[in-house]
Amino acid sequence: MRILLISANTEPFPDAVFPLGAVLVGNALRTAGAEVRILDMRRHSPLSLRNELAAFSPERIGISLRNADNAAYPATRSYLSAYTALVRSLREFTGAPVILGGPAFSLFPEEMLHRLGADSGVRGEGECALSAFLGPSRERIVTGGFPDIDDIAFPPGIDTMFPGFRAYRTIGIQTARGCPNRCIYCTYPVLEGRKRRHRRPEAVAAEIDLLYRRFGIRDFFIVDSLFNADEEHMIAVAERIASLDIRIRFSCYLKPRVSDPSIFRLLKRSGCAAVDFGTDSGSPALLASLGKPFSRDDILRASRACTEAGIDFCHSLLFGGPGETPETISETAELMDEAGPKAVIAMTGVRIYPGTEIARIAADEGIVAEGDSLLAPRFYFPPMGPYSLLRYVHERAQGRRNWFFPGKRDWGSAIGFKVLRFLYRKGPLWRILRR
Ligand code: B12
Repeated sequence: MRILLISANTEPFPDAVFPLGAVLVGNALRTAGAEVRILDMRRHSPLSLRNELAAFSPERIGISLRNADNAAYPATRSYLSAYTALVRSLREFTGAPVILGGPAFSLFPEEMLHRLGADSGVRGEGECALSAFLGPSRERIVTGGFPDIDDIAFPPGIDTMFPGFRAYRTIGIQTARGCPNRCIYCTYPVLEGRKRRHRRPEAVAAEIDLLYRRFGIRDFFIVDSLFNADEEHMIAVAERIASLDIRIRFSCYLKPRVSDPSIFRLLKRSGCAAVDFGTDSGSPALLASLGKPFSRDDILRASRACTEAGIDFCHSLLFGGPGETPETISETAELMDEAGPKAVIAMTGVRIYPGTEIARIAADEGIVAEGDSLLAPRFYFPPMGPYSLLRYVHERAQGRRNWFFPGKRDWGSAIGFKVLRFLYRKGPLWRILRR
């Protein structure tokens, strides 16, 4: 069977993201015997899409929907109209069934299916719902589940499946799925389950080795929601990568809590060049209210260890959780001064997703009503409201030149941003900004 997988994501900010989800699903389908092509909407217009469809004549089409929106306030962007237009074009050019998947679909399955007018969709992990493509499944929404992930793999023949893959200088690598934490706003347990599932460290290292030797790829992003959710696993992976006879660089998300600061030296040795800490706040009250599993001391200790190991790091902050006040904002700003990150990435307002604790709190507080759609982005703000929150946060950021606000404007269309990305295509944007 010929299957075309389309990566619908065209967002350039903070970086064009390698469509790893589509690639892993593509590999599972290929292993099951299908002929698979991946098409990237960053490189296609409706006309070239039509030509591709005519040349490949797929029997099934899967669309990978990564982002529903940019989750940023006030410069919020939704991608739904572009996705709807894509499905409409497909309907014009082919009769092949259209199957949706990806995190944006999994968070809003019924609404997405209805809005986009597709035939069916997979909620969750695509590798374990191949019947949606290959089988007789008549279900409109197939649920992927959270299986063991020993079998998931990057396709060794990525160049034949996805000829445009070299356009991405940073390739995503996944070492584990599942997040046991209970941060009140977070979708990761909804998307990946709470149980941590690991790939074998040798398999991860072999994948990196292969990408380096066969295709010359040197830059990677470990896409695990938290690479150190299970420290032992992270250490095993880092040791394996360090033992390879190659020089690569990677970035990753970490929680700012380590049992032993020397872990950062190992990370550095294995090629870790940049760490994004999912810190959210520096106020003990807010850390508790957001459900974060670490303290101010942990944040400082992890920052210090990172500095000593010579790894660039940023702290990602989330202002506006339950209980945020001008005082807690100041506490966070002061802690950031002490921690000394290369950059602070600050979001204001908490995006409310279905199935999260913040959705329940927002309903209790009358911020959203029962049955309200959350697909068009909705945000939680504390009683001070969005305008005061933005004012206080921006006031605190004044003079702190390493602070950056993704929600402040539409960065993706800003000329300065495009020039910067043209000049420095590799690595996280915040690292480039600090050059
Ligand atoms: C790593 C990551 C990043 C990194 C990516 C680095 C890199 N080079 O890859 C960075 C920091 C750059 C980033 C940025 C952003 N991110 Co981000 N990111 C993630 C994260 C943690 C993992 C994504 C990933 O690669 N997963 C691994 C792959 C294998 O999984 P997957 O894509 O889900 O694919 C599986 C299934 O979905 C399914 N599937 C996928 N496609 C298809 C297709 C079909 C047909 C089928 C059947 C199944 C299927 O099967 C796959 C394999 O099991 C997710 C959260 C999460 N845990 O999913 C957020 C997430 C995707 N990001 C999100 C957002 C909002 C953003 C930003 C917009 C934030 C911002 N304002 O800057 C930007 C957008 C960047 C861009 N250009 O698109 C949101 C999207 C939700 C939403 N609101 O729409 C998520 C879900 C987090 C959240 N808030 O809930 N992100």
